[in-house]
Amino acid sequence: MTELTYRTAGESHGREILAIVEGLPSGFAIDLEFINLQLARRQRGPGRGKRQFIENDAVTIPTGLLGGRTIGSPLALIIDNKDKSIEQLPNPEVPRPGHADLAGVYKYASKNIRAVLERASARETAARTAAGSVAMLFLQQFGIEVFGYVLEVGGIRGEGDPNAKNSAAIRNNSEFHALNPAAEAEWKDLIEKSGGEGDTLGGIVEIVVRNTPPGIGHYNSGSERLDGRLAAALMSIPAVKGVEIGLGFESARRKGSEVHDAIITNTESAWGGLDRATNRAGGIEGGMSNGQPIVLRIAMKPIPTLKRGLRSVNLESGEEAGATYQRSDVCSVTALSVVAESVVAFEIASAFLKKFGGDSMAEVRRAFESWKASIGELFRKI
Ligand code: EPS
Repeated sequence: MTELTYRTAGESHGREILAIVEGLPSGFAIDLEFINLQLARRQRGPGRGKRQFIENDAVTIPTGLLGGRTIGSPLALIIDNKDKSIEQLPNPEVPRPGHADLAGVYKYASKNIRAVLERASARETAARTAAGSVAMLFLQQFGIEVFGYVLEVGGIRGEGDPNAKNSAAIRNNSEFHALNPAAEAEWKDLIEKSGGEGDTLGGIVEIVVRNTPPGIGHYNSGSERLDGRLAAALMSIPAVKGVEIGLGFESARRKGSEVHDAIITNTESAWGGLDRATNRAGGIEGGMSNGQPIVLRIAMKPIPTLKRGLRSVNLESGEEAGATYQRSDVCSVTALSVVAESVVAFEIASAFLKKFGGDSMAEVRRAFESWKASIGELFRKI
C-alpha cells in the first residue's frame, strides 16, 4: 500500500494546472460534480479579482479510473487555464513586497520575476482544491466531514455556530461562505472601500472536522503528529501567517484546570461511551485525534498585489518605485476557506489510511470496522 500523497504542477498563466494523487485505495467512486463544485466555490467571494471571471475551473481525470472508480493507480486531476498568456506577459521590474518576487530573485540569482511569480501564484490552490476534494469524498465514506467557513474579514468578526444543525445551509447561502449574515454587509463595505483605495484585506477562517475517529496520527515522531501535519499543511497555503488549534494562543493565558478537557461518560458517544466535557484541545491530544471535532483557525494576510503599489525598487534602474500591479484580488478569504478544507481533508485522509489502510476500499472498511469492534469490546463495561 502506497502512502496517500499529492503533488501539484503548473504555472498561473500556463496551459493548465494539475495535481497527481497517489495512494488511493481501489474501488472508490469519484464524484466529478463534487470536485467541480469545490472548484467553483474557491473561485467565488466578494473581493475576488477579474481573473475569476475569465476562468471556469473544472477538472478532467484522464488517469487512474475505470468506470468512474479508482483502480489503485495515480489519479491525475487537470484544470485547464483559460488565460494561457505566460509567453506574452512582461517581466515585472519592481518586486511586490509580501510576494515571492524578491526572495525568488535571490534564489535563482536572476531578475526573471515572471519565472518566479507564475508558480508562486495562489492559482496553484485550484489544483490543491481538486486533490483535497478527492480526499473529502474519501472521508465522506466514513462519515467524516470537513467544514470551513469565514470567521473574520479585515478585523471584523462574524461569529457563528459551525455545530448548529443548519450551519451548512447558512454557509452555503452566504457569498462569503460565512455563518453570520449580519457581518456580511460590513465586510462588503470594507472590501469596496479598500478596493477603492487600491488596498487589500485579510481575514480568519475556521475549519471543523467532525467524526474523525480517535487515535488518528501518532506521537512517535514529530513528522507523524496530526497537529503538526495539519499546521504544516495549512501554513503552506499562500498568504497564511498563523494557525491555531482549539484554544490556540489563548491556552497559554489560562491555568491547566481551565484548559484541559475532562473525560466523562456519555452513552451517546460513538467511541466506547467516553466523551469530553469541553473541546478546548480542538480534538487533538498527544499528536492524535481524540474523538472530538478537530477545530483549526488560520490567519490570512492581505493579498500582496496592491493597486496602489507598495514602496519598492526597480531592479533595472535601481530607483525607488511603486511595486508592479497588473490585477489582483482585494480579498480572497472566502477562497481560502475552500482551499483550507481541502488541505485539511487531505491530511486527515492520509492519517486515516495510515491506520486503516489497505489496497482496496473493502480492506480499508474491514480494518475500520474491526478497530471499532475492538473499541466496543474494550469499553463494554462503561
Ligand atoms: C488566482 C489567480 C491569479 C490571482 C490570484 C489567485 O490570477 P492573475 O494573477 O492572473 O490575476 O488572481 O493570485 C494571487 C493572489 C497571488 O498572490 O498570486 C487564483 O486563481 O486563485
